[in-house]
Amino acid sequence: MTTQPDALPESGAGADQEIRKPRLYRVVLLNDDYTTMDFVVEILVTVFHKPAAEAAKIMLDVHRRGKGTCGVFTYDIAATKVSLVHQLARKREFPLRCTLEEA
Ligand code: TYC
Repeated sequence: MTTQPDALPESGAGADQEIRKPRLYRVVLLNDDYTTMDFVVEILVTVFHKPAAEAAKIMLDVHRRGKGTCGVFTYDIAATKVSLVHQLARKREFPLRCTLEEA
């Protein structure tokens, strides 16, 4: 296995330049009584690029527990995915909701 070079040089050129890790956000899918299971799986496959079997597991987990994580992203990507889910759900007249949580 290869090792990554250190992101922060301790001395020499660039030693005074700080590289900060971006904050990460969970996209959390919420259960409801009306959205079909098939549509939720479709969302997990198309928007979150989950393989079908994993998508079905996440959907059932959300169905049973009330909420569940679809993925962890930087803010812009997470926010874009949340609005895409709401857009697709609205188009199909489902009340499906998802939210962001700082990871
Ligand atoms: N509870 C829904 C049903 O029984 C399925 C569902 C799963 C809906 C997950 C939303 O995020 C959700 N049809």
